[in-house]
Parts: sequence; structure tokens; C-alpha cells
Amino acid sequence: MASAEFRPLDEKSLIEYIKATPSLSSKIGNKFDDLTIKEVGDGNLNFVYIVIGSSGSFVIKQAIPYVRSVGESLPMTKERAYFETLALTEHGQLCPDHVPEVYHFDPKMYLIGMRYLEPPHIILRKGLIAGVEYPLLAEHMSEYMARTLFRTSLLYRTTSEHKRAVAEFCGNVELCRLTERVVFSDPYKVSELNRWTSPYLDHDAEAVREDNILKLEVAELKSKFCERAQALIHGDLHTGSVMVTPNSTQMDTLMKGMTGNGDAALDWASFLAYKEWILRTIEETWTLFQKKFTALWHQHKDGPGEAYLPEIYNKPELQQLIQEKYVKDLFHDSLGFGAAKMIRRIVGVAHVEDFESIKDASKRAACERQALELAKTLLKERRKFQAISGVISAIRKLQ
Ligand code: ADP
Ligand code: SR1
Repeated sequence: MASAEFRPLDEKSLIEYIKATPSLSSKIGNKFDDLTIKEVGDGNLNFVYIVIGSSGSFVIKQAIPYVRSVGESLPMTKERAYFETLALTEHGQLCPDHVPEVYHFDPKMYLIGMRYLEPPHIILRKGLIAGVEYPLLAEHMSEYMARTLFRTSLLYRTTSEHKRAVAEFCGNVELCRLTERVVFSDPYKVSELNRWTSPYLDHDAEAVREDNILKLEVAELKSKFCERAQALIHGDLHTGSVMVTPNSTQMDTLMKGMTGNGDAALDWASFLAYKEWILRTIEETWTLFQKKFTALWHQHKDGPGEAYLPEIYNKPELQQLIQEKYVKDLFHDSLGFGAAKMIRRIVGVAHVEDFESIKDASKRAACERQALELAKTLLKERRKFQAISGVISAIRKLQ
């Protein structure tokens, strides 16, 4: 069923909607007596309903015309659901093992129906806070990023295909504007949305606003974010966007944030954090990603991709040079974007449970300050790092 006009649903009205929508009702065997529906949206943007019947289940995600975590004072176009569906579908085709299937999209209701990632799946961030280790995480994350970033880039696509694909996402303006604002601008100026652990971090927040070199570097990243269309990226691939069990890694509702064509490093960047096992996992994920990405490149070096035409670049020594340069640029961009994302989670609008769950404000501020200092170093000195091991050592030195 495609509705005539938009209306926000709730747990009650959703039942009627499901009854009238064959692609959803068939998922629960058209049985409605034992249906349970629960709104679980704890994200920043949308309403998320889990629908469970005796014969099946699914998740409904509906976009509302504002940013949920801020309220109606921060309007946000509902069309984001359309771009999320497009990207979910494309990434799902490229990496079905790690992207939940889309069952239904209603362009008038801005509503997506998709696979329910049933328990024991939990949000990765929550698992990490609880100290759980996920042995397959590096393997799965590197697989997801290598496949989606390679296959949607000019290393695989012709320039015509790429331009067509970029054009499809051109309208995703507002969601990108949100990132431009909350990641690349607000933390560096006085903004009514910003917050931090005050009064402990008052001077630290001010130091960010007064740091000219930091502002110079973040401006470079902002322009990359706005101007590049390197690949179809997830755009908000932090640990709150991934659902896991020890054996499964799924991109949550994926594309929850800034779906679009952007700098591939942005997906990489959102994945930086601490702790011994996490450090090993970051190192392993990057190493595996690099390996898989260049293997795909090698495999398709005579394919349609037009970034490096075979007749010019298919000489072993030149191949190696361009691959090294490509991966090094990606690495440095990733460190920069990762650092900008750490800064925004400490002095910007949207914080993370990793810090917020530390109830004692002075302890929380001490942890946040350490992360902030690391982020500033990474952002300003990212080009000095030659390999992921150097970054891990820099983090270890902090502890
Ligand atoms: P938002 O788009 O608002 O950021 P999220 O994608 O973070 O929303 O989803 C909010 C919450 O809903 C997640 O924290 C997760 O608990 C739950 N959720 C989202 N998608 C699924 C899914 N496919 N299966 C199970 N739970 C989900
Ligand atoms: C108000 S900021 C909202 C944030 O939620 C999304 O998940 C993105 O991270 C975005 O920056």
C-alpha cells in the first residue's frame, strides 16, 4: 500500500497500515491477533518499530520532518528515508551478508520495512561498553567497507555510470547539511546546539574554537565532504550504527545518517575508539580492509573502472605506486575525519553513550579531555602517520 499523504504512525495505527500492505503483512503470515509492536528508536533521527508475530517479524522505520533527538526546532526533510532505501538496496546487493534486507518502501509515508535483526543482535556500542569482544568484527567490517567502497567507486565503475549514480543522490542535501553543521562547523564556533561536560571542559571547548590550525584542517575535510563523490558511502558508520552477535555483523538500519556519495574515508573514520581488544580490532580491520580493497582492485584491473585506464596504468610498478598513494590518501583522510568525529562527540550536539554513561562528571571530563587531545593531534598531524600501527601506538601512550 502506498498512502495518499504523510502521517506519522504510532504503535496502534501501524497495525492498520500493515494490514493494508501485502509486502509487510505477508512477512507475518497475515496473522494479526498475536502481533506485538514496540517503538525502540533510541537513535537521533527516526522512529523505529519492531513488529513481531508468531509467523515472522520485521522492523519499520519512519522519518519525521525533524531531527528526533533535538525536536521540532531542527527541521529535517523526510526525503532522507528515500535516500536511505536507495543506499540500503545498493549496499545490500553488494554485501548481502552484512546489510539487512529491505521489504518495503512507502515514498509518501517515508517509511521503510526491513529485516528485524533479532536478539542476540545488539548495538555494537552497547556490546563494547559491556566489554564484549566480537572475534569476527574486523573480518566483517573490512569486508563490508572493501566491497561497498570499491564497487561504487571509479575503480570499478565507468565515469558515465559513476555520474549517473552520483546524480541519484544529489538531492540528499539536508542530511548532508546536518553533517556539515554538526561535525565540521558547530564544534568550532559558539552554537546553541553545542554542549560539553561543563564546567570541567569549558576551557577545552574554547580552545577548540580558538585553534586556528585545527580550523584550517577541518575546513579541508569539510570541503572534501561537500565536494567529493568518491563512492557511495554509509556516511554515519559509528559503533551505534552496527548491530552484532559474536557471529553476525549487520549495518543496523544502515545509512541512518548521511547517506550519499562522499569521501570513502568518512566511513572508515567513524570506526575509531579505544581499549586493548578494540585497538587490535581497529588495526586488524584496517589491515584486512587494505588487503581486500587492493585484491578487488587487482581482480578488476582490466574491468570497466575508468579512474586508472588499463592501457596507462597496468604496469606492475605503476600499479603499485597508484595503489599505495590511493590507500595512503584514504588512510590520512580517515584519520582526519575520525578525529573530527571524536571532537564533535565531545563538544558538539550529539554525544555518545561511551562517555555519557560515566556518571561522575569530573571522571567523564577527564576521559573526554584525553580523547579530545588525541583527536586534535590526529587531525593536525595525520599526514605524519605512515601506518595504522603508529596510530595505535599513539593511543596506547595515552593510557
Ligand atoms: P536513527 O535512524 O534514528 O538513527 P537507528 O538506526 O539508530 O535510528 O535505530 C534506532 C534503534 O532501533 C537502534 O538503536 C536499534 O536498537 C533499533 N533498530 C534499528 N534497526 C533495527 C533492525 N533492523 N533490527 C533491530 N533493531 C533495529
Ligand atoms: C543532531 S545530530 C544527529 C546525528 O545523528 C546521526 O546519527 C548523525 O550522527 C548526526 O550527526
